Amino acid sequence: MKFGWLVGTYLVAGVVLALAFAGGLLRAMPAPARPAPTSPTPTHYVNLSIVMAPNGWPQYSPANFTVPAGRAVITIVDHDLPNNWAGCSCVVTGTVGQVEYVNGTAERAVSDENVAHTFISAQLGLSVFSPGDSTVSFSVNLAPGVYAWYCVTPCGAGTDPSTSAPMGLPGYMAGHITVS
Ligand SMILES: [Cu+2]
Repeated sequence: MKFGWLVGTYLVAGVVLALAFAGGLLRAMPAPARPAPTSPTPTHYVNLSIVMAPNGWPQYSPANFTVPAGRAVITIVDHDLPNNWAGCSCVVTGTVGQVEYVNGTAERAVSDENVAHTFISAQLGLSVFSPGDSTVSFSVNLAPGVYAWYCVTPCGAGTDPSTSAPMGLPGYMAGHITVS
């Protein structure tokens, strides 16, 4: 009788130990993999160029374009001649990192010795400067909407280049960005 009680005690102790061991094993097992974090905002690419129209006026091409919401990398290939715009502070604003890349070099402000055109949007707080005969690129985060842009460098063809066409002319030195 005493022997049976002893065996029972050992059995209970064995089961308790086995359960504790199994619990430890479960805790040691790696946690199930968590779902991957949501993918980063996709980047969209917009390629613009500044060409000389048949009438001799410089022209953004395209002047109006659509881009999905999110981050856009906009590249401007400026085929116009270099242009001195003395006195321009030409500080880049509204872009990711407050920089633009001129022929691959990050610039916070662009030398006034060569600013052929600008890409400005008051609505976006965006100021980008395009030296002639160069390639500029910049990143900007865009929410859905329609945003006007325009050039403010005196690039007109008349006697007063700050007011004469194509300055302010939609399709040449002004247009809209549609962010869908
Ligand atoms: Cu211009």
